[in-house]
Amino acid sequence: MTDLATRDALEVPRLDVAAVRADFPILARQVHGRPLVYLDNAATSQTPRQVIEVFDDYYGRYNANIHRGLHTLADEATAAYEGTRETVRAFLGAAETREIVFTRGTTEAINLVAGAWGRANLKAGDEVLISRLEHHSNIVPWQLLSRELGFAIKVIPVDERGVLDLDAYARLFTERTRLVAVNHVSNAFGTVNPVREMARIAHEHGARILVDGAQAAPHQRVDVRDIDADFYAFSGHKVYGPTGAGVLYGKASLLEAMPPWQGGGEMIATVSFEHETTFADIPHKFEAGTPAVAEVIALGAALRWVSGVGLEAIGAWEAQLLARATERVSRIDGLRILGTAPDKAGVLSFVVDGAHSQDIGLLIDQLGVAIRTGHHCAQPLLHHFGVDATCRASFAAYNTLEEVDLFAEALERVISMVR
Ligand code: C6P
Repeated sequence: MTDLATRDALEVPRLDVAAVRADFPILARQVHGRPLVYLDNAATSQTPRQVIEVFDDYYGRYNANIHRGLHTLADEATAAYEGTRETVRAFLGAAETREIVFTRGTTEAINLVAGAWGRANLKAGDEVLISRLEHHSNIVPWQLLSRELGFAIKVIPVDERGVLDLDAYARLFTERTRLVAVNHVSNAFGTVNPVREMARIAHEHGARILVDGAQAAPHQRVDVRDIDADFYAFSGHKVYGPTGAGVLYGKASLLEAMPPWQGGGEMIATVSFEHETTFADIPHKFEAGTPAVAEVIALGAALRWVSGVGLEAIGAWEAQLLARATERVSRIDGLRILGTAPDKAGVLSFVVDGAHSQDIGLLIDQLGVAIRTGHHCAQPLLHHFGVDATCRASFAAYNTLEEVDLFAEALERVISMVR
C-alpha cells in the first residue's frame, strides 16, 4: 500500500475532487434509479467535457483530411493533429515528436512493434521475456509471431503478492534474449513494476524493452527517457480521452531502422511500379491511411486535462481511495484480495468464497455500482493464482471516499444475497 504519511510529508498537491467531478457530465447520471458509482476505470475512464467538446468543435468547424490538402480546413486539422504529437511528447518526456506514433490504442501499438520490429529482429533460437502479469495484448502478438518465426517465449515469474521476481528475471537472460515485454502497471492486480530497473537489466544484456503503459499513464507521471524504455505504449480511453486513439513511443533510432508495418497512403515518399517504393520519415512511416483525426486531437485535450489536474495529485488521491477500499473490503468474511504488492496503483481485485464474481458484478450493478468481473484479459495470471475470474474495482481522479463506502456497503449486501 502506498504510505500516506510519506506522501503527506512530501506535500503532494491536493486534488479538488468536486471541481474534477464537475467536468464529467456522465457522473450525474443514474443507473437503476441510483447515482452512478463508476469503478471500472481500468477498463475505460470517463471523459471530461473538455474532451467531449473537441468533437463538436472539430466536426462543426474544421473537419478535413490531414497532411493532404492545401485548404484552410486541412491546414487547421493538420496543425491540431500534429500539435497533439507535441502534447504527447511532453506528457511522456520523449526527446522528439518524431518518436511519437499515433495508433488506435495499446493493442495496436504492441502489434506494430511485433509486426515491424519483431519481424525484422527476431528469429528461431531467440528469446523473448514476457511477465506473468501481462494483459493478453502483450502476450498474444508475441505468440503469433513466435509461431511464424520460431523464437522462444520465457515467462518472468510473480510471487504470491503479484510482484515480479527480479532475481528470477535477471537469471532468465541468455545471449539469445532479444526483448522484454512488460507492463508498467498490471491491469488485473495493480502491481507497479520496476520498469526502470528492468530496462537497465535488459540493456545490460543487449535486449530491448517494450513497456505497456496502458494502466500507468492515467495514474503516474511517465518519463520514457528516465525509464530508458525502447518502446512505450498507452491508450487514450484509459487516460480520460476517447477510444480509437493511442500512442506508441519508440526511440528514434529503433523506429528509423524498422520496416513499415501497414502499407497505404501517407506512409510513403514515392510509389512506383518501375522502381522501389520508398517510405516517409518517422513517425509517418507507421501511420498508413487516414488516422482518427478527431480522436487524436481529443487525446491531446485529455492529456492537457490530466496534466492540469496533476498526476501527482491524482496518484495521491487514488492511493487514499485504494487504502479506504482495501480496509473496508478486508472486513468482509471470506473475501480474498488478489494482488497485494507494496507498490500498487488504484486497482482492487478480489474473490469471495461461495459467491461467483459474475453474480456479484451483475447484482452490484443493480445498486448503481459499476465494477468489472472476469479474467481481465490476464488469464495466465489468474490461472496461476488458481482462479478463472475476479471482481475488480478500479479508481480514477473523480471517485470519492463516499463512493468507496457506497461500494463497500453494496458489496456486503450483494454477498449476503448470493451466499
Ligand atoms: N485493459 C481492462 O479492463 P486497448 O484495448 O488496446 O486500449 O488496451 C489493451 C490493454 C493493454 N494493456 C493493459 C495493461 C491493459 O489494461 C489493457 C486494457 C482493459 O483491464 C480492457 S481488457
